[in-house]
Amino acid sequence: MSSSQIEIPARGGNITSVPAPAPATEQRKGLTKKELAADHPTWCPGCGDFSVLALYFKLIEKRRLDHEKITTIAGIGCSSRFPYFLQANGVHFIHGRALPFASGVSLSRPDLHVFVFGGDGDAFSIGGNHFNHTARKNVKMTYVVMDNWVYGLTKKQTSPTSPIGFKSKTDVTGAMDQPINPMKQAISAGATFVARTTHTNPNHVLQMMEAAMDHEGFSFVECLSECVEFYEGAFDASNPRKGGVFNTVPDTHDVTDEVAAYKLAGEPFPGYFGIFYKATRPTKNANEAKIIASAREKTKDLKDWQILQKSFDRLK
Ligand SMILES: Cc1ncc(C[n+]2csc(CCOP(=O)(O)OP(=O)(O)O)c2C)c(N)n1
Ligand code: SF4
Ligand SMILES: [Mg+2]
Repeated sequence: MSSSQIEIPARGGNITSVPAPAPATEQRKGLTKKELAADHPTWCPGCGDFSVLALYFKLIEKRRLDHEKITTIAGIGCSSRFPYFLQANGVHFIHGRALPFASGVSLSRPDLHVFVFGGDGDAFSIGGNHFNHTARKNVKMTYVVMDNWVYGLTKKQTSPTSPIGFKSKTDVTGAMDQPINPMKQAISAGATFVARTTHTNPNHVLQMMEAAMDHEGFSFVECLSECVEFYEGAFDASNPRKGGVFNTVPDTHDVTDEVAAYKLAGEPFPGYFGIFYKATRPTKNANEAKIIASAREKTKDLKDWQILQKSFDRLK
């Protein structure tokens, strides 16, 4: 194999080689926002999701990611329309099932960093179990949940993060169930990187997305993203331009201290913004790569079809 090729474990653990793309910094010009932007976003004017998309463009530009290195996956919801608005590889998948799809991409393509975007309903209602299991398995990817405390796409139902008292089409007299705290949920599920940001602070969103991308494991970012149509003003208390306060995680906070992170997550709204928790634990990607390497070692003299034949023979 030449140095311009990379090895990619294909399905079933076989190794295939594909031409390695030239490093962007040496031979290729970085992408611009104009080249990255696809369809005109169909979000309502003023929706917080616009700024998250703009910052993702910025991240791609800043990190000089080439088209074939961009992988954006989402479920269903206003926020989950995200991949449509990007001129790059992406998937708008089944409601709540973005994480299993993203896990498959992440495990089979170690040369990519997978980004998943979605809403609070997608993440914590229908996709709740996938969230927990992807976190505990520590699959390498970044999951940005654009939390607007409501189901936007389906026009104002109570979401798992809607606060008690929120009036919606499913709770006409006000929500009465204890809402999920995304940060607590992520920490207790086993996510190894847990951060919080808000669409009204663009520099901070970019900073959190970059830190998440650099993390070796499952990185989770809760990004408050206002639904101006169905929950206007939800996050005013966290926005200094609306008389609120934006408090960053105190310098004294130890990000490796799980209990301290959990406590920080329990602070009443608007709470804190920044990295709450960061731990080092083997990723599923690394664990699986080891198994594949050891299996390949044992079968190195065999062709792929011979390995397959052996499996069929064992079934007889
Ligand atoms: C299996 C399934 N159940 C329900 C729906 C209807 N549905 C589409 S999006 C959505 C909730 C979206 O809320 P959220 O994830 O918070 O995204 P937002 O629109 O607020 O960004 C629901 C219930 C669906 N598309 N598929
Ligand atoms: S309904 Fe809400 S979440 Fe959906 S695009 Fe409009 S403002 Fe954004
Ligand atoms: Mg929502």
